[in-house]
Parts: sequence; structure tokens; C-alpha cells
Amino acid sequence: MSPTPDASSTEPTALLEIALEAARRAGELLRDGRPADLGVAATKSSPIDVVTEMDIAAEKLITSYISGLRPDDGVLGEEGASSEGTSGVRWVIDPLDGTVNYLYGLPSWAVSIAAEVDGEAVAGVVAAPMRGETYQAVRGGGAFVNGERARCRPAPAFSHALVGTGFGYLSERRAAQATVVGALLPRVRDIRRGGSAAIDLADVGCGRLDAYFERGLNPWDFAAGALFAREAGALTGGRPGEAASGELTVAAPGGLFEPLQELLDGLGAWHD
Ligand code: LIP
Repeated sequence: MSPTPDASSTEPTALLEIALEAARRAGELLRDGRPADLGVAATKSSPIDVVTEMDIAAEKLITSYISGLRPDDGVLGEEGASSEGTSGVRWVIDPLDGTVNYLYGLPSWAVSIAAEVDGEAVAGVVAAPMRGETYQAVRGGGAFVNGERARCRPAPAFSHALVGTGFGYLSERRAAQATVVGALLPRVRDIRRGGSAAIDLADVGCGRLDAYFERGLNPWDFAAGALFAREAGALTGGRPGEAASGELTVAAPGGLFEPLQELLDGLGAWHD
């Protein structure tokens, strides 16, 4: 019988264990409980920014599990969970990252859970059930995929970089993003658009992408994946000198990160 976790601990490995179990349970629900007739339950910023009943159910499962163990923690969830908490720990949750992929029955979706202490991510989990992989990291403790150490690729020549990206849900922003991608594409090996920021960031950490960037992400999209990528040896940020944010998120190993960040800044990837 494992001991009941200390509800006030801010020890990253204790927070990681809670995130791992919450992500496992939510991933199981999403994988095994997906209705054959899954439809759109609601839309958000646009008619193509969709929410399913499973996004909502997964967030409820995760928040109930965590608050049952740690009632004084804060929570920020994509589907509306929001509380300040009093412990200094905040859980940043995307219960289903890659919702459109999940709606269409495509496999690239994930559960993303990060624990922040005083505003800094110290533990993160990205669970990708259809890949059979769970990506985990604690700050300063390295990155692991299914228990194996993960490391990003060494920086390639810029023209050999495989670069992941994503697009927003508003047509004006998508037009601006298409212009940026159109300018980048001839300069790199290729572009990949997977549909889940959390998985894209995990792929940078695992060396399956050389780099990733996207404008318009929310904290829940990148909190856990960016920690994983950093612990796997990548750099993360936004515009030069800035942290990753909704304005721009960039992840790549040093030597590729800097020129990519500079090019994206010059292309205006940080604004619509
Ligand atoms: C998704 C992100 C992805 C982005 C999509 C969407 P969601 O998050 O993970 O990188 O390109 O437009 O925002 O909405 O599936 O949680």
C-alpha cells in the first residue's frame, strides 16, 4: 500500500507521481471510452475550435483526482478549471491536446499536465496513449520516455532541420502563419504539422523533430512539453530574450534555436 502523498509537499518528484497517475487515468478514459459517434460538444474562439465531451470528462477526472490529494493547490485547465490555491503549487492541465485529431480518430493526441511551484514548471507529464508513450520530466532531473532517457538531436545545419509547427483557429491568424511557413519552408529540410503542441515539444526532446515553433499557444499547451524538451537538452523561448508564451513558442537545441528564433522574429511569426 503506497503511503498517502504529503498534500503540502512541493517536492518535484512527489508532484510528478501525481501527474503521472492523473495522466494515466485520463489517457485510459480517452483511449478506451471514446464514443463511436463522438461529436462536437461546443466551440470556443471559432467554429473550428472545438471541444468534445471527452475533453470535459478528462479534465474533470484529472482535477478531481488532484484536488482529492492536494485540495490547497491551484489549477488552470483548458476546459475551464481555474483556482488560485494557497499552497504555491498550480497544476496546468490540457486534458486533451490535439482535440481535432481525437475528434477525427487520428492518433496524435495527448494528456498534458504540469506542476508549477511559484510560477515555474517543476514537473511535467505528456501521455500519448495511442503511441504507447509517456514523456516525463522534473526540473533538473532529466527527461524520460517510458523510463528511458530522452535527449534532443544535436543541432543540424539549418537547411537540414525538420521543423514542427501548428496553426490557430482564426482565419486571419492562419493567413499570417501561412506566410511565415511559406518563407521558412525553402530554408529547412521540411515542415511537420502534427496537431498537438505537447507531442511536438516531446518530439523535439526525443530527437524526432529538430525544432518546433508556434504562435498562439496557451500555457496548458506547452507547460509540460516545454519542460520535457528543456530537460532533454533543448532551449525553449519566445521572441529573442523572452520566455515561451502565447506570442511565440520556440524549442530547439542550441545552435539551431538561435538562428531559428532570429529568422522567425524577422518574419513576424510573433504577430498576426
Ligand atoms: C492544439 C495545439 C496545437 C495547435 C492546435 C490546437 P488543442 O491544442 O496543441 O499545437 O496547432 O491548433 O491549439 O486545442 O487541441 O488543445
